[in-house]
Amino acid sequence: MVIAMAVTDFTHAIVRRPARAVVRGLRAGKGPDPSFDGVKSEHAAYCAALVNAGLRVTILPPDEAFPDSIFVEDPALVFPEGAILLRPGAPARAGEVAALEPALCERFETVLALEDGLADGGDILATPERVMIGLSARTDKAGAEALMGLLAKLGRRALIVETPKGVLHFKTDCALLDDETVLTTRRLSSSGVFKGYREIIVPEGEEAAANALRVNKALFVGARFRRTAERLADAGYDVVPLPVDEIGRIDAGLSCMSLRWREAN
Ligand code: CIR
Repeated sequence: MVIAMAVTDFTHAIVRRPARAVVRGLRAGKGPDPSFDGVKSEHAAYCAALVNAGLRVTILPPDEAFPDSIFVEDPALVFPEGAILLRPGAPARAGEVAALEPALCERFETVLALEDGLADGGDILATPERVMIGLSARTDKAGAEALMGLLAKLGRRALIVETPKGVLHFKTDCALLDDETVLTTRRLSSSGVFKGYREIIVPEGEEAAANALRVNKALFVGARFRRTAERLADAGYDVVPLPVDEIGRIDAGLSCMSLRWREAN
């Protein structure tokens, strides 16, 4: 019997513990720094939730050279077929790629590297049919086109789409809930990018809740987004609320803190 796997089914994840430098993480606004202890405890809860969801989690040590290195989703992409090293759009984050490379080379036979332009993993949404690449202030056209070529080498089709202006990453505003359903914001939905999908729109005022994360049966949702959590629970999802107050101060959400993939055995 062949059991079809969903794109939200994972067996493994890589995370990186926060460095003390995380308090200087990049942010678009002028808000206060997060507290190191607060980020540490949010990260610990996140790792525990990944383990509870059935994943084997590799925890990399803190990297003080890079304040945002806890957000391992941005410097690379991982698929069952291989990994891709990216070229992050923020100059301060460029060195995170080389720091992550050894861990990926240990785990993947195929590791490709983006050679042109800029692209952040936060702009990439893998759906069953294709990989969406959102253009943003971090991902440019040259990076998106070069990435399309690398994805083709892994046997994946890609589509270049737009991220709403002023939004950090494409996935800041969306998450795949299952093979047919996305959680998204009104502003991203109105671009028509999710035509053909069932869409659940986050309530007004809870836009940051759209950076949720489905991992196997669990759906991680920021604990402070009560109305979104209720809507998702009513829709039948197994909601796992996780604290995101501190990482939210540096523009991050729940997809950013891990790289996730499914291994055949
Ligand atoms: C940054 O601005 O790069 C970090 N402070 C936040 C990165 C969040 N990552 C993500 O959405 N994939």
